[in-house]
Amino acid sequence: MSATLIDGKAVAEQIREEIKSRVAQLRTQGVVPGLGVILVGEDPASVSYVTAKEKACEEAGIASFEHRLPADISLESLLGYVRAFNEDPRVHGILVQLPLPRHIDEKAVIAAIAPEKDVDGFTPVNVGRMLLEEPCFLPCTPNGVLELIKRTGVKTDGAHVVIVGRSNIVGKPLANLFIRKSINSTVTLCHTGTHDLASYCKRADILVACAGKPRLITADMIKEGACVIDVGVNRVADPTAKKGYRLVGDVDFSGALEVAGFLTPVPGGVGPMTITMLLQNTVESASRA
Ligand code: L34
Repeated sequence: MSATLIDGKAVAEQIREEIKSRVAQLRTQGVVPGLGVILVGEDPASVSYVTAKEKACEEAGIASFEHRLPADISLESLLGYVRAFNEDPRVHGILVQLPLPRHIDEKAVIAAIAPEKDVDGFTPVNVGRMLLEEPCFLPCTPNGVLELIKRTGVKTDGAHVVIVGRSNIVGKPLANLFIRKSINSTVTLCHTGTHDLASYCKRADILVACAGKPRLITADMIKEGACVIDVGVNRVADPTAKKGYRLVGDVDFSGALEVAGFLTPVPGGVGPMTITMLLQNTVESASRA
């Protein structure tokens, strides 16, 4: 058996077309959706994600305003840039790309983002609203995972979902979204403290790998026919590759292909969906304003 690949790039493209026409509509009403972008330092992965986000904005007709700031910036001055975006009426959404340099208090920076512009869904106010199912911005990667599953037609009602990874960005919010009545899955949340990870994974109808560990999930850990969503984007050294590295997920792709029913590739799976959900939230914010 060979799994059906879930083409995240194609699904993302399709949604971006929908977003593009919403933006065109807003523009006729004199509203130009705008995203304020803050990138601190020059981490190559962050630079590439932020560049991809800005390019996607441009293609959709969303304006972007960016600050690329030095890695040794002080917390106070970084907060100044966030506050300026909070007050700028052209900016409907604010993205502070993570991770921030170690000397910066990440929590303080996130908390400074105005909740009504928090299109990443990271502020305490947004996370609380999400938990209580009040109107809010859903975090981009978890929302992208759900949208991908929905558009693929995989049944979530009554499904046993096993999530491997407990980050604030992915694992924690995703577990929470899957248990909503409208999705109705049963969730097991595994992490680095889980004993016998394989025995949990093996029982998953939907398995989401978001631990950031290359090839953590091997074929023997996957139930025959399961839907496997690989959120990991890991750069591993590869001297034969042009860039000196290649991207791998948290799932052993070729092994999983033999057992899973559905599988997302890396690249071209969840990554493009994350970017698309950011555009969606920004347009949503603009249409509220
Ligand atoms: N504030 N920080 C904030 N918001 C986010 O939503 C993120 N995240 C994560 C890291 N920090 C963040 C992202 O944007 C991860 N992430 C992200 C976004 C896009 C892609 C991967 C991670 C992506 O497009 N990946 C491509 C491959 C890109 C490449 O070639 O390097 C893919 O096809 O998977």
